[in-house]
Amino acid sequence: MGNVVDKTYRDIKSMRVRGALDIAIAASKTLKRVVNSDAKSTHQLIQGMTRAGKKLKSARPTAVSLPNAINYILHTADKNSHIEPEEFRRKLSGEIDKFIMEQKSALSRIAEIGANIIEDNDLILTHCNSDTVNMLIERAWDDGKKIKVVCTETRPRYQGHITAKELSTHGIPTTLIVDSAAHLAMKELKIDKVIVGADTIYASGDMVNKIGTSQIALCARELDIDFIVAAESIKFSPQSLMGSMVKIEERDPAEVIKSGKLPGVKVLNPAFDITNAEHIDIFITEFGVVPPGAVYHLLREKFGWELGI
Ligand code: RUB
Repeated sequence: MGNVVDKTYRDIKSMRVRGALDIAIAASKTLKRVVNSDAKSTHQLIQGMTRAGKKLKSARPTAVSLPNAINYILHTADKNSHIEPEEFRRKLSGEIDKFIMEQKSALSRIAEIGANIIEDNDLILTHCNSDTVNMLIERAWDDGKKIKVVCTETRPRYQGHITAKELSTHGIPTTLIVDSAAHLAMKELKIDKVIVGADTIYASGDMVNKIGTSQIALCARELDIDFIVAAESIKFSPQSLMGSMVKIEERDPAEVIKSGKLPGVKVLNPAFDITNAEHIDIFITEFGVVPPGAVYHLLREKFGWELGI
């Protein structure tokens, strides 16, 4: 079973599986494999799940969807610790399947709500690669809205290329820009809306997403362009209610520049940044459209299991 867990750990760490929702789903599927291992007692099964969960959580530190998914599944395991192993396997497998289905239906609900917000002829700018944002944009297009999209390339890993490819393959007119052209593009091309995904959303309404997001939000504020975040509630951080913040992942400098090319120069490669709640107009969640000020209430309502409230 260690092999399965190690493989998912490596896939997430190396970003073969990436994006906040996808890593949460990959970890959940792996915990289902662990539940179905041949341990003799329910206690041993839970121990195995706990070990696997700890390892998987450490694969990437910034997207709270990963620990949220794992904590939820471990919490469900604990609640069922009194039942026999066979029944436990059946029950937990069903609960994990249900959890994954809920995440997928949250995604499609957000697409449906988000598509209503997009207007005919909108020019939308997005950053990085978010399945949630892409699905929403594709839904608006399928609804007959004649939209166009501008994608940033998203240095250093170029996730913007994935976005551009997906959207243009869907038939949507798509333009790729370098990250540093964001302000110019927003101003000169007259972007109507910026829509991005999220890795973590704090109770304060501040939001963590791919490095560069906060600069784009500042530009949007200056130019009076709507800045919209599309994210499932799995990306809300219950720990932030207790003052705990996620660690911003610092990745290998070799992603930025070939090692040894600039001897003596230090390279920083933070993968995410924090966008101030004041620069966010709305969050689109599966529960509807939420202003940053309402995140606190939604968190308390939906994550009571985590906090014992
Ligand atoms: C991906 C990223 C995405 C969010 C949301 O970063 O910042 O905007 O994860 O994605 P990375 P989704 O490429 O480093 O994982 O909506 O697909 O969950």
